[in-house]
Amino acid sequence: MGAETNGNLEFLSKIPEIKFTKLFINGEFVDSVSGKTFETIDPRTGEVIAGVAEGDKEDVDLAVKAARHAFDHGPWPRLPGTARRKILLKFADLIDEHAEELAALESIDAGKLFGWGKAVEIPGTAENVRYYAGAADKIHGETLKMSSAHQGYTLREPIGVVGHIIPWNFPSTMFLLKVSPALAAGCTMVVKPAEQTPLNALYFAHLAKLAGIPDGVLNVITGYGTTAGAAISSHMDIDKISFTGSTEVGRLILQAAATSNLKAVTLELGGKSPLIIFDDADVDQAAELALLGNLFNKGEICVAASRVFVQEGIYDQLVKKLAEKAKTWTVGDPFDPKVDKEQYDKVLSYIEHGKREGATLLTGGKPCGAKGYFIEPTVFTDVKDNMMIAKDEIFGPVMSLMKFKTVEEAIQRANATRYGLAAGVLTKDINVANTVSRSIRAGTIWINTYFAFDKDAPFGGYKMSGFGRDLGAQGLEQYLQVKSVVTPIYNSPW
Ligand code: TXE
Repeated sequence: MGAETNGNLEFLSKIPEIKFTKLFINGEFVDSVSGKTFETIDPRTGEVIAGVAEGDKEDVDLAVKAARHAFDHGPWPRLPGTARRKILLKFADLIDEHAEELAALESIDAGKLFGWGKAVEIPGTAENVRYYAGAADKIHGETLKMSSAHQGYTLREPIGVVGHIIPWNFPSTMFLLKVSPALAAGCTMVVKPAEQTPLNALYFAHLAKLAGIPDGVLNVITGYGTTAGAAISSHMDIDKISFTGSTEVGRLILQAAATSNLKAVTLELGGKSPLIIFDDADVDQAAELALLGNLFNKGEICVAASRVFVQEGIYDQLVKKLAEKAKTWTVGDPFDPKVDKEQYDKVLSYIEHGKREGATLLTGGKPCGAKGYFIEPTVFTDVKDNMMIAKDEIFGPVMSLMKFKTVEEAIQRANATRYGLAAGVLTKDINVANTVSRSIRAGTIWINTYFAFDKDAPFGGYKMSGFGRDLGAQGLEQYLQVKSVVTPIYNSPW
């Protein structure tokens, strides 16, 4: 496959062989009905990697037809959970076996570090499949005693044909985060990866077939959001959409669901997550976590800690520490600041707004590197709550520091956002940690840590960050529905 690393940078120096570029429908790789293709680009260089089939409404129709048939008549939803578990475990093993190729594709398609993909992200996706494989034979209902002369029980059944629409920031993780529980539940599905990062989804489809997932159960349509994505969200034969992406598109998907067949919807949208650092926090750890929270994946992560609230007693020390530590970041470390062209322009324009609105630029603030779209890790101090950089999701390596005095003030200001995805609190005082955790309206709270994701911890938003949960037991629930079965019971003494 020829994956080569470029010294410590661990970028691929050579484009690996691209095996799969067509739509995956009913177990086969096929051209789009229109015959059209679109180019997928290496964001590090701006060079074209491959032409990929451009799916549109007609292709979505074909994929949904296959998924509907597989759900209504095929074996997958009817298999005992143990059989689905076995196939999913095989799928997970195949992902591990092909980790190098998958990491190589992710590296060129999404600009990820090859070493990180191979050692961390791809094995993590395989573990996710195993987690839900283990749930496939443990889907139980309840028995109901009932107050009338009846008895009953509930069945938890797969919700049906699912449409998954996923973003570009973590293409492999997102794909399996959504596909694994849906498969374990017995659903069939059509997945649309982001147009910027279509390659790994097709590779996973190939591995799913090798693992023995029946034709029609997992279909992948590569293409654009306004065409293929919109066709999925308004389709009359899709029972559920699970979406991760922007708040704007989440709203469109909800509207399309409402005006088509009222399909169920789960939305995981943007965020503007607060990290609240109290006076008693360890300054070193606080600086590390604030940097990690803003620079991991170049800041292109929905839970970026982009509003850092710092209590006044530790503020000056932390600013000093951040300025020191910021100098140690270099292009090519896991906090690589490379972004794609559209994001690049968006991030630079936010940096300009920050300067114009009177925030102090502590470090960064400029493009860097001769090739590709690189931005220096950027830290603003003296940020006010009403500045654009403190309100909007930037999705780039830009941190805003804000000073506060009391616990109550921190809670009130941290909550003063339309988003509610995550929050962090750094303190040695358990009472403060508990008070803040319960008072912040967000789906995840990290205490004395950040980005502590786990397969077991349900993940999703409050407020305009969306609804429904991925991961954990809740991640499976979104692909199940409950049926009550009731029967009369005669001569019961009870
Ligand atoms: O997201 P989009 P984009 C945020 C982040 C980023 C911004 C824009 O702030 O800067 O969104 O990113 C598909 N009907 N997040 O433009 O457009 C699209 O093809 C149906 C946060 O990439 O929401 C892709 O597959 N589908 C986020 C997916 O939606 C449509 C992760 C996401 O694209 C569609 C990514 C339509 N009309 C971006 N239009 C997070 N929550 O982690 C687009 N799509």
